[in-house]
Amino acid sequence: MTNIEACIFDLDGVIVDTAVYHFKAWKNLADELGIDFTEEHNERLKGVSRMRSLEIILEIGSLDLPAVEKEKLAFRKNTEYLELVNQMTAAEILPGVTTFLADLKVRGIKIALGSASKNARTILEKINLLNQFEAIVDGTLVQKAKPDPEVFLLAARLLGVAPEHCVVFEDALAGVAAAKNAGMYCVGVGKPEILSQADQVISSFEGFSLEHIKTDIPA
Ligand code: B16
Ligand code: MG
Repeated sequence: MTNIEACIFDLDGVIVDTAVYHFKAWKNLADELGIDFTEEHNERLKGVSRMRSLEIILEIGSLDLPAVEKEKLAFRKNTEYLELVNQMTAAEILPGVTTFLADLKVRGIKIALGSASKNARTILEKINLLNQFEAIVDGTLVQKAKPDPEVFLLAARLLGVAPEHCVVFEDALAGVAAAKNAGMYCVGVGKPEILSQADQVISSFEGFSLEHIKTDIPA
């Protein structure tokens, strides 16, 4: 493997599994609204913004609410979600991630975060990884949500690396599409049947190193 200059990581589903906390908080809200929101429905919220997540839940319940009401509900969900996030520790970093990040550092590969979450910095702080990233692009910095490439293109720009020398690690369909739209090589983290648009798919970072990346990115 040659000419990889930067690795850009999604957060939820790649570095940590905050999806379980998102689900808990959304589920409580859905229950209050009388909407039957299941774990299967929750898959549709991965990689999607907070407001869009709420809209998907309201669509499931065939409920239409005014914008102010939606803002209040999204705020309530986030307050409950943050209570769960505040209990997080480094023990929740997914297997193999810490070793892989350390190996990238040794090799001089730049590291960035590209997440839809507006809580990304808080989460990285809780799990003690905030200082590992040279650039952090989160939901507070981008206008257009994944599958738009903005989040990854901005991360590459902040690192000073051309998109074709970046590898993105993503667990969500919309995120894989965003990486491909950015002209980057994409490693899907999860199930190949779901992440078929990715250039390659791994089940986790355990035992994974740069040598396992299948392409030669051209000079
Ligand atoms: P927040 P990622 C995404 O994180 C989650 O996958 C998605 O489920 C969530 O709705 C989104 O962040 C927004 O999160 O409410 O914290 O701003 O996968 O892009 O790291
Ligand atoms: Mg994700």
